[in-house]
Amino acid sequence: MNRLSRAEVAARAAEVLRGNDRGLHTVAAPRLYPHMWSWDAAFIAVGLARMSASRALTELETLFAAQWGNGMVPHIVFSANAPLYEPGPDRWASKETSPHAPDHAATSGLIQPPVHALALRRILDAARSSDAAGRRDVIARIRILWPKLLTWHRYLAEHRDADGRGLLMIYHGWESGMDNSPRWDTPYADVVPEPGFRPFRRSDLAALGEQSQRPTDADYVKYQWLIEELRQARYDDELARKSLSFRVADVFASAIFAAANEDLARVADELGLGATDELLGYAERFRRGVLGTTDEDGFAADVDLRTDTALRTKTIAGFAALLSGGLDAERRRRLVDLLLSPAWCGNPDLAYPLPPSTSPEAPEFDAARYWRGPQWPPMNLLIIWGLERSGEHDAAERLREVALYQLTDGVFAEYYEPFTAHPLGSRPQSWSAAVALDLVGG
Ligand code: 2M8
Repeated sequence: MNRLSRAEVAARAAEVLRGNDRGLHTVAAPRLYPHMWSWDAAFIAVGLARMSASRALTELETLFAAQWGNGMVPHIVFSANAPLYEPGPDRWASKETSPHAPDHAATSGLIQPPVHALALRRILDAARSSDAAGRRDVIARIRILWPKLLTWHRYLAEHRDADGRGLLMIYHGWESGMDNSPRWDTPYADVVPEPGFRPFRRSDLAALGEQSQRPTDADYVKYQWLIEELRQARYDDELARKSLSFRVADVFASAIFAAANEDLARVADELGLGATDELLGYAERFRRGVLGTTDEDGFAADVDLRTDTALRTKTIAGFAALLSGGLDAERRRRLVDLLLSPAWCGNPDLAYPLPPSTSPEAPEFDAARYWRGPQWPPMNLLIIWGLERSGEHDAAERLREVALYQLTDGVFAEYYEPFTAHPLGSRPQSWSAAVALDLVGG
């Protein structure tokens, strides 16, 4: 296979992002995901920040323009005249169903992990190397956007962690971003659609033309049914947290949230925007929440809130504590050793020593199927950031090199088969290109 140089990979990645740019937003992928996704937008902004801090900020501004009245940031913002994607705006019926949904934008009614503040901090850092006028413009716009991120964080702290345990509650596997991960197999076993429920047509299979890399039909019926349940609960958190048949504490999103609160506080501090104590308080609360689920190796667990039981699956989410921070030095060492061990990046059969989404030693591991085994570029980036935040710079640097090398195939696939390095899923996927830009740096 021909490999691109660092400069070539950056140029190709920039070209991909330009090709997927629709003016004020970037589609997650042109055919499979022809709209804006919340955490994709954050990763895309991180990549764009390497090209233009101003354009990167536009990405977040567009996403937050669709924020709901209660502070929720929807996981999809639909574009007009895009190729078919199901569930589309009619299925969600958010405007007709919730008083909080905005009038001016068609959106879904779920959330995704709150990576946005990590992106905002990187945009502010990037703005420092802009010329004076560019820097002033970006900083003025960050001042306008920042309160919206604060409202988003307040929504998550108040409505998705109502009892203050420091873990975010999700109502759907899609809210984790890791849709069909084995993390959710146990809770999904209790999701049973009503007899007579008619699922919609799957657009993903037609767009991809490959069933073995996507969730199964049985999974999809449940995904659709949960949307129906959420709609019946009128997207009301009070009702949803009592009635939904999927209610789980997502430890990985909680760790991201801990880090995001620190970054939002840092932006606030640098620009004199206030609320830093509140944000650092959330960071501490969620750090404790994550740590409370860890085992003797520092490996974290989700919690099934319907039964209050820990879900101890061997997925990448177990490394949450790298992002949240707070492990003592000995357990942090053990967690990094585990990450580099044959159960994970050190598996001798891997094409590249990068973390697979599920451990190859787990019984649920499936090398080609979506979140059940493949390696995902944005996950590599999160683990790298986690290692950096934890002061594990050598391990971070090694992973950074390999993660970039994987992307020098120039395909920017959505995910990669871990043993063959075969590009899988949609391509070119915007977040993979964005991750490449960030890894190249500069
Ligand atoms: C995937 O999720 C969407 C539903 O939200 C789908 O399968 O249609 C996930 O990989 C998710 O993490 C990602 O944000 C989204 C767009 O890339 O695709």
